[in-house]
Amino acid sequence: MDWSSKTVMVTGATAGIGAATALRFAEAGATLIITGRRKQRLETMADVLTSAGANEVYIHRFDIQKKEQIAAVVKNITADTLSVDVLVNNAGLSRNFSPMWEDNTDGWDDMIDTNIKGLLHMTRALLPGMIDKNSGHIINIGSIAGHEVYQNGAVYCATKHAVKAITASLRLDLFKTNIRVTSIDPGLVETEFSEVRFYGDKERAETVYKGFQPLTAADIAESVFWSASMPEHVTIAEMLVLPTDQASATMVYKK
Ligand code: NDP
Ligand code: 8X3
Repeated sequence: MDWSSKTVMVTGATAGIGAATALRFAEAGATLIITGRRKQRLETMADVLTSAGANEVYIHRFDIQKKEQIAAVVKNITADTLSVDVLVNNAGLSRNFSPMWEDNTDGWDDMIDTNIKGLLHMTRALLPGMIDKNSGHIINIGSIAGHEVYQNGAVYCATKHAVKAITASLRLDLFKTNIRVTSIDPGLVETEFSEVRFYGDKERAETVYKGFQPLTAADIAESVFWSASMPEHVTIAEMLVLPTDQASATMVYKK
């Protein structure tokens, strides 16, 4: 695939999987639209992506929980005469790891409004452009938590089960079009994810990845890039990617 004529939008590209994914597409020469709430990180990423070989880089700072902001950004993108070929719905988080009766319920809103509603509104805003040209690719970052549930993870697992349902259902809606829908579903990836889940407790976050080799953000970026690089008649519907030391959501071989 000739990426130099393609535009890839990655939500949540200020850290982790999103940053690595944007970098992978930049190395292939694509035009990147990157988003997140942290302005300084977006600016730094823009420099990194340009140096890595991106054709052009556009940054949009907004909170994906705010649907009015999504609409404004998509209007701007159109005004820049950009047409998004690949949307990577990556922005997401967990805000709890406790039994439901102890959960901080603001965390529930954060997860539902980001992981489900943010992904939905982003997709809804960009799909008409893809329908018009009968071409495009929506790549959702799901999780093993969309395939299984685990203790202390009710709401996060529910959001990732929702991503799985939305991915499969959207593929039905897009039947008879050339628009592809993919879900990349990682197991444990060492990023800022656990630090966010534990409200900034770095020490606790580090213990999650101790004693085994977790995935890196670059491993998932490669899976996203590979799926997007398949010829247009090939849809990678779903890909579960695990560290070799992980056999299920809760079975991790820690030495
Ligand atoms: P990180 O915390 O490293 O990155 C999360 C990204 O999402 C950041 O760029 C952050 O940007 C963005 N984001 C979060 N909330 C918002 C918001 N309200 N508005 C805009 N952007 C937002 O985590 P990961 O890279 O690990 O997570 C990326 C995706 O991968 C998530 O969907 C996560 O659920 C999924 N995942 C992660 C796994 C893991 O083990 N790490 C495993 C399976 C799936 P900013 O803070 O600048 O707004
Ligand atoms: C993030 C990985 O194991 O915390 O989706 O659910 S896990």
